[in-house]
Amino acid sequence: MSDLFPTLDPRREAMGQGAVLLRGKALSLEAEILTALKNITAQAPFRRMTTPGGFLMSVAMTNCGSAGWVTDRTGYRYDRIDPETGRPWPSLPPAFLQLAAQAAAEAGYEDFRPDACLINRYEPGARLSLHQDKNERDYAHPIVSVSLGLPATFQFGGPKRTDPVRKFALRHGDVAVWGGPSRLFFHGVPELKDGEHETLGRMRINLTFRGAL
Ligand code: MD6
Ligand code: FE
Repeated sequence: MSDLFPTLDPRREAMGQGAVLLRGKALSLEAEILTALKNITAQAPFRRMTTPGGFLMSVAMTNCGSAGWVTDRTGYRYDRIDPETGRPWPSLPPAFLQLAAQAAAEAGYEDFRPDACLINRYEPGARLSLHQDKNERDYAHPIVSVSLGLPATFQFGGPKRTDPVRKFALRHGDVAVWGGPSRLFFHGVPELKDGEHETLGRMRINLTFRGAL
């Protein structure tokens, strides 16, 4: 879709060059997404992973797709096998693929077919410090990021860790699409505030779709 009159569409917010926030975009697929999520986490449970520096992450993670993002003392990588179960990750459900492709197209990235989806679970107090997403092979693919449950603040910086950050509220159903010139910008999520979401309770779930392989 063209973006001639961005201020006239409150559902669409520019975050930066190549980065757009589609407010409420996931809501029409909410039921399918939550059902698929239960299925995935029954097969590949959430777990807190250890960074190469030896820190236990406060965000619990799992994955679906041909490959999953993992971290341990040896480093960050994509792995076709879930190290916890020894099995391949659950496949990407149709509702996930549909949402990711539609959101990417709406943001100007046609034909996005993700092969990996990292699923993050934040409980109150959990945070993700400023980082770049740079373990993917081809930065030409955008990232599609879906927020569910409790609201969070998203910090969106620049190409250097020390660049100033802008802050965006991410709420249940919001989808951020991010690529092109800002694909490698630093970003993070400060401590999740406590609260109770009507469908997800005391947590926030974030799905990030990537072309990883
Ligand atoms: C989160 N998201 O929203 C963490 N990365 O919980 C990310 O780290 C992220 O939302 C790249 C692109 C979009 C994202
Ligand atoms: Fe990220």
